[in-house]
Amino acid sequence: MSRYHIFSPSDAIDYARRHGPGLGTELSAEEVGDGNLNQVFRVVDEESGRSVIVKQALPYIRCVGESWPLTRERARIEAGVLLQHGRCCPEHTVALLHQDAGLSVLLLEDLSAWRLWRQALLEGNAPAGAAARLGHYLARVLYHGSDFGLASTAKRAEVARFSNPELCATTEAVFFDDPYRDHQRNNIAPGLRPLAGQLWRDGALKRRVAALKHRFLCDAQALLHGDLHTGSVFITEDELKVFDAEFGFYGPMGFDLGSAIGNLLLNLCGQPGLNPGEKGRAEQWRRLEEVLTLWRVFHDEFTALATGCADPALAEPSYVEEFLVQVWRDSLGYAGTELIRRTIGIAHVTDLDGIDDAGLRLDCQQNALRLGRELILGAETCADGNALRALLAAYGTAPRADR
Ligand code: SR1
Ligand code: MG
Repeated sequence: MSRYHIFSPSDAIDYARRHGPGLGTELSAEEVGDGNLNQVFRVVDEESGRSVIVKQALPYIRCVGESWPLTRERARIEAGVLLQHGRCCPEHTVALLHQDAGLSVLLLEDLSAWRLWRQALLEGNAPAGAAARLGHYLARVLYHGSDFGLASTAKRAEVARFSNPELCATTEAVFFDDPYRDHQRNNIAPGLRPLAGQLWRDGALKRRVAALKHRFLCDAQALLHGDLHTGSVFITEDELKVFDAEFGFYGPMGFDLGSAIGNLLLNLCGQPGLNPGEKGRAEQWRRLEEVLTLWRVFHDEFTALATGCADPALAEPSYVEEFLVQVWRDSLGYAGTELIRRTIGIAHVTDLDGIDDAGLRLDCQQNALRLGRELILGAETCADGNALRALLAAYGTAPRADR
């Protein structure tokens, strides 16, 4: 008989007491989850102040309800991805302390004293080093989880182990399908309907989105995090850790890079509404520099790692560079899909929806849609950081190049 039951706070306490390292008897639990899928408890030892996170997969998508059922398989996937990424890059991966497959529960290190990167970006005080740290994380986990870092037999086994059909199907629907048609899952502000309608009729755009979806469906390049937005990253002034890896699967590297870049650009698009005037323009410059830093660190560290590649063909330096050119293009395309789906799809972000003034909010949302479209259409010809800078400036979504 299944041991699975949906945890109450006292179940979370019992579980943490049995498996949490160094926890005493006086424990309290509060539900802290604000994500879309699971329930999350923070369990605190009132005496020592030690704390842990108890995360449980529910048999449905939490933000939708029981009408969108989901198996609890994602807890196994998340545990596997965290262990694998933790081996490649422990300094930037949240620590998994224990897991129970029957209960679909993970026990995780508690980073709630840290800040979400998204929150720091919204507050305008994100540490300058965060983008470089995420670039380092991506270089290590994507290299070591790919054919560059693994023997092909081992890599093929990993592709099978991390098949994640349900959550991939969720991403396929909410990233690549719904935002390009009038679907009931979409969340579209009335003022955005005309522009959304233009996207739905834009054949050239839909052809590029189809190509990005197709690559997502069949290009098993590396073990991805799968949902690497700025709310999946905890930071301090000089540290960064990635969490929430349940969407992990073998897919195109540009999807993770593009999700992160897309979220930095969503914040950039929101700045005129979040911080009208000079402060917002300065923040926009920071976002642009963060995008370029993230890519540069990823590119340079991946290239350095590839000098140790054991595959005699893939080790060819000119091929590594050719491959990374395609990853850059993919990243821009996926960043564009992230901008669009976070503006008119099911799951929005505070960087846009949190803008108080309705007129400014609509302007920023329209800019995010236009920039998303431009990135998707321009990805194949946007050769480098300078070209991206020019593209952003041309679209009025970024600071002018005259600074
Ligand atoms: C219906 S799931 C919507 C989104 O929540 C998760 O955080 C992922 O970003 C997913 O796309
Ligand atoms: Mg998530």
